[in-house]
Amino acid sequence: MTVLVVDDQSAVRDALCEMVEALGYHCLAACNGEEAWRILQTEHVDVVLSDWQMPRMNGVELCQRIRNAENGNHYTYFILLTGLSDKEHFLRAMEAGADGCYEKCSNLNEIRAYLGSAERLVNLHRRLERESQTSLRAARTDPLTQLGNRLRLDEDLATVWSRTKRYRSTCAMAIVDVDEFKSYNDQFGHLAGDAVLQRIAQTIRRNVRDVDGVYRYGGEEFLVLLPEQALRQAVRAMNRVRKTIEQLSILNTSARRIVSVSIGVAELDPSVDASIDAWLARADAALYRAKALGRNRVEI
Ligand code: GH3
Ligand code: MG
Ligand code: MG
Ligand code: MG
Repeated sequence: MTVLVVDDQSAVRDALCEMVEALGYHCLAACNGEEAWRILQTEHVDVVLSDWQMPRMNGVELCQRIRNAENGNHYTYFILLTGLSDKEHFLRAMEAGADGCYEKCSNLNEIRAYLGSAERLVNLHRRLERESQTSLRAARTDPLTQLGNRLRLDEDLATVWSRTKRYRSTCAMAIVDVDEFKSYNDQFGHLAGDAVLQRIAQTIRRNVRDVDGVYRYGGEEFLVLLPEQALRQAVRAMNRVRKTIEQLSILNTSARRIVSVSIGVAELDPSVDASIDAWLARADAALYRAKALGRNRVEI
């Protein structure tokens, strides 16, 4: 836990810093609110231990400033240590967003108690933050293949769409559909089918660039976003994917064939595509052509 000590009197500041460090916390120091605010812009601070009366920016102003700038991602626990310890000042401090307002002291046990209470909240906040990150990720991940799911795809499509238009760059999309997969399931069962989908997902992921997004689009359909790729490059990449899947040589005896995929590719063209759905529809139409032309092929 990092504690920022703010006081205009260097003797007080040094004594506080010594105690904070003796208690095992990492300590930063500032001589007024303005300097503290500057430090907060670049350093990760969990707790501010601040004097009230200081030149340039006082402790209550600093506290208000921190609270106004908070965005929900990080909470700064704020303790005021002050000579102004009557009830009226205490209320003003709490209204400004302080978590504690105590009389100035140089007693290690008191500082231990104040920082201990701060630490409980900091730890709780960290745990909530970690858990919410984990569940945000889980909500966007397909459990079978560990690829991004529809929710993740919708978010990334919106990002790619606005970025591509703003920077007049390019982006290609590919929809990958497993050929005659119903008959594979019918013969070998759904669990065996799931294992094939996992292998295909892994093969796609390994044969495109790290910056490309791979998603489970539907049951046995995958979608690949290839930023900065023009149509021809994307077709080349997807042919590599198609061939590698063919080389897995997974037998689909009831269909008398090896498991393969058909792929439709479309490059985003802001002058043609009025919406994301229009772009998706062009990739889907290309996929339909790949199916109609005999499957196990890439079409545009
Ligand atoms: P086509 O070559 O025209 O794509 O033929 P197809 O049989 O693959 O296409 P169709 O859309 O008729 O059927 C898709 C099949 O994919 C239906 C279902 O058996 C299978 N499928 C869809 N989702 C899953 C899944 O999550 N697990 C498994 N094992 N099979 C799935
Ligand atoms: Mg002072
Ligand atoms: Mg399908
Ligand atoms: Mg299919």
